Amino acid sequence: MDSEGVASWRRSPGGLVTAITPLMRGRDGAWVGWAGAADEEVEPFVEDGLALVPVPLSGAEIELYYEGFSNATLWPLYHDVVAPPVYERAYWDAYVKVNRRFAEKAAEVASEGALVWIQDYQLQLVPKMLRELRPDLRIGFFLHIPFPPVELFWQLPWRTEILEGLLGADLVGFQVPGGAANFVRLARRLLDVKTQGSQVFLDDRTVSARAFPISVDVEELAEVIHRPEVQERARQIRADLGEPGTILLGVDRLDYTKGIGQRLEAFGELLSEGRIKPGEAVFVQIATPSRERVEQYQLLRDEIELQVGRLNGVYGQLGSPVVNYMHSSFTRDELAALYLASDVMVVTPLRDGMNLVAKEYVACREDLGGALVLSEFAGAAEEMKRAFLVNPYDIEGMKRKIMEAIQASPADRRARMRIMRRRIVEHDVAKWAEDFLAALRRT
Ligand code: GDG
Repeated sequence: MDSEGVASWRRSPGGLVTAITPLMRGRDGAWVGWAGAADEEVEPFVEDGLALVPVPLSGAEIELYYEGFSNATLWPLYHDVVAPPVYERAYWDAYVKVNRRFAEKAAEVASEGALVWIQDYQLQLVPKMLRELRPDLRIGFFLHIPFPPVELFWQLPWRTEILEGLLGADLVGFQVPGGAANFVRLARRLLDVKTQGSQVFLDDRTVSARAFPISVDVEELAEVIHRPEVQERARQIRADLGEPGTILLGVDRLDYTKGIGQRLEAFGELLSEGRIKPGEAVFVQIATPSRERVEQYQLLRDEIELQVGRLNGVYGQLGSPVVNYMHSSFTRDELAALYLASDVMVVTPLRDGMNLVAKEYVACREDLGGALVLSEFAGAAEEMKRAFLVNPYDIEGMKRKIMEAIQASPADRRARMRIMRRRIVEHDVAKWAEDFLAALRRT
């Protein structure tokens, strides 16, 4: 909505929209989703060849369904309970209600025998609800976050409903094979159904559970980094930081799963032990604001900002802090310039479905420069074994790996980057979407 009250639409940034839009345009698809503001009733419309079908959410539903069940219950539970999940019956009731609304909308707009692809943990009941309304459809579901081990999932008071919701799909996709295996095992344990490999056998049909690791739009990123102003911006960033020997970079939503505190702790200890000298290395941490009304996120922000303030108070000098911390969002161009400017990219989640930042970094480093420090607990680690892999719970180990990454020879960095790039270039986000849809068609 602009200052004159005229509504307009902005395409949200990110790989998912980029990957799926061309596939959908080509096949007369419709995109059913929340319009992005509370209490907004918008009629379906066509934008750039794609039919958009908005589903409204009230202010109370945003609180109970989105901030509540999605982000205070499911998000921490699915990420190894790194924060305590909140089990609240009012959250659940809102989740059921909103999932039903999405299912009804999809049932209304899908043509006979259409493929329907449901995205992510906010909509896990939709597959079953939609199948009941429209048995003619072929239904796929993709989970962008980890699927937890049975022992953790078991905590969920509504575990049976969620599992049955997902089993309404013909194909359930996960980021890594471990997630698919957890799901199949859960089906066996909770519902006592027969399974074999990636198949779950229900009375009347079979559900497949398989890994489809998501990726980034390599071509789009190449276009960005080839632009002279982006390259100039990268040089400018290095100059603005005082041409330090090493720039370390973190880019994350400010989220407790991302291990931001752990990486700052490791960096602080390296400074205190004199293994890194202030002035020689600078840490740039972008923390994009996220879920700011959820209490755990407010607590985390205070913790991180205390940590940054302490490090700069102790090791910073006039005009040159050791940590450049920014709690704001940036354009894609600015992020790409930061990737190009940095020497060591530090990605240390405690648990992460995939982690696209790690893949974007590798996609952007056509120059084969830069080193990637990557958590073993990110899905991306399964495809990028040549990163400097770390266990973010092991601060000593992380310190060692960060030093190895800083000190790695250019030849070593190039060799690692070349192998990682090959994987990402061959498995980009378009391939991810095509693979999933091809598998769904085969079900
Ligand atoms: C979930 C799963 C999975 C970040 N700050 C800005 C910005 N970003 C972009 C990054 C990247 C994306 O947001 C973040 O993606 P991640 O994968 O790193 O993490 P989640 O947000 O937690 O994503 C994750 C993903 O879904 C996809 O399946 O990989 O495991 O948790 O693209 O570049 N983009 C812009 N400004 C910012 O300030 N423009």
